[in-house]
Amino acid sequence: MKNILEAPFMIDMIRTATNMYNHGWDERNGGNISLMLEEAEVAPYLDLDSVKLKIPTGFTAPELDGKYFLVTGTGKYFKNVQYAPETNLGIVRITAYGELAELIWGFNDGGSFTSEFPAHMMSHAARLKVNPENRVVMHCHPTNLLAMTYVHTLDEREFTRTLWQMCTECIVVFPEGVNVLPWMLCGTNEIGEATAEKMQTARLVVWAQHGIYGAGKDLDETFGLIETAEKAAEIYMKIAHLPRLNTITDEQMHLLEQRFHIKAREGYLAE
Ligand code: 2HA
Ligand code: ZN
Repeated sequence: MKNILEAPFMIDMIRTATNMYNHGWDERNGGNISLMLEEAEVAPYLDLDSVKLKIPTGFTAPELDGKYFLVTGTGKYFKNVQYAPETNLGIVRITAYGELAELIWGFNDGGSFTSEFPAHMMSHAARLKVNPENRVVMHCHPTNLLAMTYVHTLDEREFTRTLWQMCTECIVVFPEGVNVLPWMLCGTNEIGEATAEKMQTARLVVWAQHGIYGAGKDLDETFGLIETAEKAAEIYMKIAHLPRLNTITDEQMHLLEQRFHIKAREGYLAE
């Protein structure tokens, strides 16, 4: 059996959690990540017949039956992941049409997966329908995006347009824009269902006065999406109270569409 702490997906996960903490996006136990793994990826490292614990999920997600997830633990600190991955992370297999999560590895202190497991699993199911290559769902509390939800309208088109206007590359990185949920109680199936619904049309979903969800094909891509949106929000928070003399115009954004072969969300730019 190979050492799971040397698995590429484990190294990638530890580096990403550490990097997110270092960006100030995951104070205390803030944030959570789930990375979908194929059985063939996990098999060289673990005895897949040895189930440590069976945990009811409290929801149904038949699309995820038999899938494996490397996921951060509830109450665990991103800051500590690199020092004790086997306590702060776990690998679960989803069975019984999504109703059961079988713990195969990790959460060594008797812990469990993130309180946001419903939002993660429902978002995976939603994104897989749009893009079968989706593997990652990531949640965190980036300072400027959060700040922006206090002072900017939560209208999705307006919120997206503001972010696009803040750096030239934004529209290229997330041409579908960002979707926005109003404040809702976190950790519930309701916010999970609402997030998954928003994930059908965008890989970024802002939770007003809380944080953001990102989805992507790997940890780097997902991190980069959030990083780009957060950079734009930072610029917005620096300039929002100042007279704006210049901006990126819709005409210029159409040039970016042509140059980078992307298409902005329908109806978000003037013709
Ligand atoms: O688990 O970020 O939304 C910490 C959170 C919950
Ligand atoms: Zn949160």
